[in-house]
Amino acid sequence: MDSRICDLLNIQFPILQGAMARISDASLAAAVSAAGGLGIIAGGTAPVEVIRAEVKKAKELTDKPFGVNIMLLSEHAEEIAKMVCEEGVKVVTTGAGSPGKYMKMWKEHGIKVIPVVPSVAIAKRMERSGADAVIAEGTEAGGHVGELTTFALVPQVVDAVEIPVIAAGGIADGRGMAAALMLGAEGVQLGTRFLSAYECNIHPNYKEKILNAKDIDTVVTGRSTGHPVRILKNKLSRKFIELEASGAPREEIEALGVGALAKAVMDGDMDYGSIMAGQIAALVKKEQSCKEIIMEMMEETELLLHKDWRQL
Ligand code: TUI
Repeated sequence: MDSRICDLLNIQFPILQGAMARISDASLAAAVSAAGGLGIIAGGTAPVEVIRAEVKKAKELTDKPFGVNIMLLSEHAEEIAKMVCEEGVKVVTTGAGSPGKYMKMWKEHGIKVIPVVPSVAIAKRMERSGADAVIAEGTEAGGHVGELTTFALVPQVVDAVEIPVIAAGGIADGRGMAAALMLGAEGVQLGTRFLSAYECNIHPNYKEKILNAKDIDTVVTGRSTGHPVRILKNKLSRKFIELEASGAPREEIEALGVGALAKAVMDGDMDYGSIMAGQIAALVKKEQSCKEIIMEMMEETELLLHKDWRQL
């Protein structure tokens, strides 16, 4: 498949593995990169040395390029921004903010920079500040989300910038990927689909929840506090909604989320853990290797784009 994304990132298939805080470690990222996509280690809110160790591990596991995501709300963002330069990381993606102040340093180190953007205005700003591509992420995605849907956002961003656009949010199979390419995207980023990968080291309860999820099982909490996060419905999400509706102070609502992601990912607490997942979770039905996921995606996409959809 001919794509500016493959040339830019030196990868075989234009499929990125979305950074998932506390989840996307060296094991997942290296498996995706080894399979011809771009694996991405999530910085999340972890300290720099934790992420540096994952970068070193990924280098041991694969010779292929991989990326690091810097979550800009993290207090450790600045140190991780410097660490990727020291470690010779090839690609940086960013989330939950504007990476403008790091752009010059990254470019000087030859790093390809791909910010996640939730709107046309931010996409244009990122292009002006030197981004190599943008990831247009719709509100169907899991975790911290914007307002616009992937279907509305992607073609508008494609029209607004010259750099390549990667679509994210609500994509989990070849139909989604083919549709994204039709909207003008040149690559896709998947998070939720990779949660079911053998190489994804989440608690088995989390994986089971994803495999059993239905279409209406996600909800966005925190819109009222300015930190909207899509998670699977559970006791935690109900508590969030209750508190938000009661007009509780912002600090009280945000306190609910502290440590909740670790509870889900590490302890398997499906009641009070924050089970981040996208709206497409119900489409994820089986455990597979990253290689199987990527090959299946590419086969389906190519059938849809070039051959006969009735063969699917
Ligand atoms: O970043 C994400 N998704 C995430 S990050 C995360 S970890 C987390 N931990 C604690 C609190 C909150 C989150 C879980 N999921 N997606 C990328 C994304 N970026 N979505 C939306 C944005 C975004 C929003 C505003 C990007 C830029 C932006 O710019 C604002 C501005 O004015 O520059």
